[in-house]
Amino acid sequence: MLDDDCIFCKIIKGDIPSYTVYEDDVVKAFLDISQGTPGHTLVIPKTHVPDIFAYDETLAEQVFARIPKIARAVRASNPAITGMNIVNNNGTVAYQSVFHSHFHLVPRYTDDDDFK
Ligand code: DGP
Repeated sequence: MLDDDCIFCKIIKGDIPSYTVYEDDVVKAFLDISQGTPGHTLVIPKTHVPDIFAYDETLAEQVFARIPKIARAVRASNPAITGMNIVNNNGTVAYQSVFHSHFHLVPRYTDDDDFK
């Protein structure tokens, strides 16, 4: 189920353009508009789930199982990627700004402090 007022649901529907990294029936992965480092990717469920507290077990298993595969694909896209931060913010107090659950895959590069 999608939410007409949610920016990430609009991305899933294609109403807002995005650069897709990976997509299947459960998740969409696309480049973050604000690239923390090159290749910064968001992984979202293709159903409207506001945050980590709202997942049922089935969806959690489906989404979480895909994250390592997408992380490997992002890493494989650039031999200069030597590590990755995976971040999931939940609640305003935790710096969540879009209330459709998402996982940040932030590639790390040797000596990449210049990106910060
Ligand atoms: P967070 O603060 O954890 O809720 O991260 C939300 C991220 O979503 C933030 O890094 C910027 C990204 N974002 C917001 N709007 C858009 C958009 O329209 N397109 C894309 N690609 N990313 C967006």
